[in-house]
Amino acid sequence: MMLIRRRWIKMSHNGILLLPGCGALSFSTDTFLNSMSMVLGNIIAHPSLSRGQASSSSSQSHSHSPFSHSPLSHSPLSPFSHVRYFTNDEGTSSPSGGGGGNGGASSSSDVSSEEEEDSSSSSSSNDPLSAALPVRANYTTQRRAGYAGGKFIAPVMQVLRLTDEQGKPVEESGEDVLDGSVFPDANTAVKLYKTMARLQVMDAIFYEAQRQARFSFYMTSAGEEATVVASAAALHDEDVIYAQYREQGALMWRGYTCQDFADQCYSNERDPNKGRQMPIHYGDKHKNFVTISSPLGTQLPQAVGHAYALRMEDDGLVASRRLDVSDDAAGEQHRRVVACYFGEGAASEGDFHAALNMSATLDTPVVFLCRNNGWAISTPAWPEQYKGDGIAGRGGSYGVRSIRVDGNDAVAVYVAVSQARAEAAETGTPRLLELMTYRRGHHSTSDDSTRYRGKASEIAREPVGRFAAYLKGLGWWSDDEDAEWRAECRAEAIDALREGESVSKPPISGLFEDVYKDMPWNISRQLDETLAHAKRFPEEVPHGVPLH
Ligand SMILES: Cc1ncc(C[n+]2csc(CCOP(=O)(O)OP(=O)(O)O)c2C)c(N)n1
Ligand SMILES: [Mg+2]
Repeated sequence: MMLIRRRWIKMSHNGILLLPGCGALSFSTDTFLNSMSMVLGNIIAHPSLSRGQASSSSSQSHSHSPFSHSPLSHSPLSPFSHVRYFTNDEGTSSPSGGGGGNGGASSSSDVSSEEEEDSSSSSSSNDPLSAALPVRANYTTQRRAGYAGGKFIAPVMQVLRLTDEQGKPVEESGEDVLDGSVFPDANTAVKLYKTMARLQVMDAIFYEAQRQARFSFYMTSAGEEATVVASAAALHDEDVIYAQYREQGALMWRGYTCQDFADQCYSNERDPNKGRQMPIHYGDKHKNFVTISSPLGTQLPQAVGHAYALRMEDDGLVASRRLDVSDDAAGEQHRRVVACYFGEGAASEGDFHAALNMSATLDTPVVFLCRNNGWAISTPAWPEQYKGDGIAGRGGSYGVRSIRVDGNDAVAVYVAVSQARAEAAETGTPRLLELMTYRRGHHSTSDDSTRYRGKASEIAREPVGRFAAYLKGLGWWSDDEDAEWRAECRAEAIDALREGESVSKPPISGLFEDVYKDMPWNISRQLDETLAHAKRFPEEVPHGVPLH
């Protein structure tokens, strides 16, 4: 891996979303326990998950982490039993009255160090009232944030960008926050580009196939190829992925072929989910990719439950290493994390808030990956979905270290997710990344975006060409290779569709299997009734589905 230094760049923050008519899903403890027990079976909490040990593990941090907000720890020495203590970036504990008044942001992040110093100096750490504040704040005579002089002053998190719109590396400028960052080496970068290009080609061809009514539904990742593929490339294959529905690039990175995608879209008998799901609801146990579920936001608390389960398992297997040698590279390899993708629209659901809070308070290794593409179907993210500082701006309030990244910059996404993944594995705590991108296509094949916005193609945010330019600048890729690769991908996608269409469909009776070992009488009766109905009205049955 090549290690180089880069700097933070300011970039204007595009707005973001709201789901009209979508009631927020309330998330109950039962839901969480169900998702956990689904994953865990009968595993009993390992003693290393007790709060004291978990906290000591979570207090370790990278010295140059760009993620804001230190994790919490709880000191048994507090004179106030209800007072929480916080750990600063040096790993020492300080009472809540003396740790800086900005929510614990490191100087490399969203709030200036001047503000940190100023509000610290105005506090009195001997003041019992100050120490008893149940949030990380100081008393101050200054009005540096909040309402002041009729204006509202709030910090805005900057955007990490490492290559510009033309794919040129951004100049270094002296800040060292990315020292030690992992950049993609030549092999990884070329594989990453080839996957992005293959995804782009497959999406275009599958989209057209759906418009020809060859299957019922499709969604493209157009404009979000870097966001999805570069993040997946930075994960480990054993990490579990909970996706929303626009992350086929992550599955492709893990080796899901065009043929696998075509088989799922055609619901043929080779689909691992036996043709029971709508097109694009992919899932593959062997690739640690949990099957897509349409109701927005459900994957978020499920991911937290799964991460909690993984932590229990991994602690049971390597408990002594986990707690004693957490910076040991071999030990880190052993620990898995859960990556959870979601749109900024889904972040308006109650499940997002429940998941963030539980991931922080339970210390779970989840890497939350928000694709902020500016739209939730026809609803613009800003100002209809939120009026605050986007999604990353919410992380700090839950105690989750967060960062905002240029999601169309494959290099920045790879670097930021690599670091988030390593930190989550090492500390067993969550990270939140808001990847700023743009949905260039329609929401899905059921949508016509020209009804509510201008032509997306007029917006110059195209991540695949941008990354190709980066690779060409380094001498790792050429125009000839590009033309050859794209022709190959095109032939592959067309062949996959042709074959997917010709493979038999699973029979109707398959719909009634896999729930009970022995089919109960009432399900058996429903099966008979359904088959009788299908035989009576065969024109109602999708073409090619066997009537047995
Ligand atoms: C609970 C729920 N409410 C509404 C919908 C309908 N719906 C499907 S996708 C979508 C927009 C989601 O936007 P976002 O999370 O930003 O993802 P994007 O489509 O932009 O990738 C909506 C409202 C749904 N599937 N589930
Ligand atoms: Mg969106």
